[in-house]
Amino acid sequence: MPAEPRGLGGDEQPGRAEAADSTERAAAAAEPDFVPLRFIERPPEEMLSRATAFHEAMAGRRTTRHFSDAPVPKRLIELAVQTAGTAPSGAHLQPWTFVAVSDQAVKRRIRTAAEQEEKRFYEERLQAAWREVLEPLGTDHVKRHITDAPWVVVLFRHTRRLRPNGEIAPTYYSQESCGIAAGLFIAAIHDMGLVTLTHTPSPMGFLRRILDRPELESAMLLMPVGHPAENAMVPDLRRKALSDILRFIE
Ligand code: IYR
Repeated sequence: MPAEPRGLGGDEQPGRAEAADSTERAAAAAEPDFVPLRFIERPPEEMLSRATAFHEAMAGRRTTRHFSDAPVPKRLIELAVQTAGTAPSGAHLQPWTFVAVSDQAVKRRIRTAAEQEEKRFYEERLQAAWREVLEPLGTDHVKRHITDAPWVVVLFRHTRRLRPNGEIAPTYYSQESCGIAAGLFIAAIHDMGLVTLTHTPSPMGFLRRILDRPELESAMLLMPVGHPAENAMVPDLRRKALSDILRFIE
């Protein structure tokens, strides 16, 4: 039987009555609009099978540096960004702008600037402690993926914002918010059958200039998106076991 969205004729959530008083007062103070939560209550077996299937799908995700130049429809990029835009964010400010580039000349400019910065990083700034964990991944200053992949998506984090009165104000938890949005973007790209790479040129001020973004935004991640090259390779990595990343307190 298909489950009914909660709040549309379903049972009240336990504990709601007690919470109502203070919730109502807080709501009245800020005068927000509230609507019933649309939520699909699923049977336990379905929850388990969906959770298993999602984990299996995500466990198959890999980051590769080897992209094919096969085209990817713009609609798929739109859908991945729409999915990213469902992320929760501090004060619901949605402090992100995604810039998707397929223009080969612009990708070329980005690659040249990124490689300039990265050359300095690998030759001058990379300290031993960092080098020892980076070397096994086989990265270097050559960033072919930027020009090979049909799309390069750059995530800009809004570090500050314009208030309705014209003043500049902070954003809140924008790193966390954009990190979550990036995660959803990566999951969406994997789920639709494409690959991406989280590239963090450092420093990346050049991206704001090349992509003509305002001062209030700061580039955070550059993600080439496309099909993998036919002979794409990935490092032979193992993920930590569940017992190494999860502690229960029961
Ligand atoms: N930003 C550089 C270096 C780099 C750093 C880490 I930590 C990586 O996991 C991978 C690369 C680059 O993109 O090459």
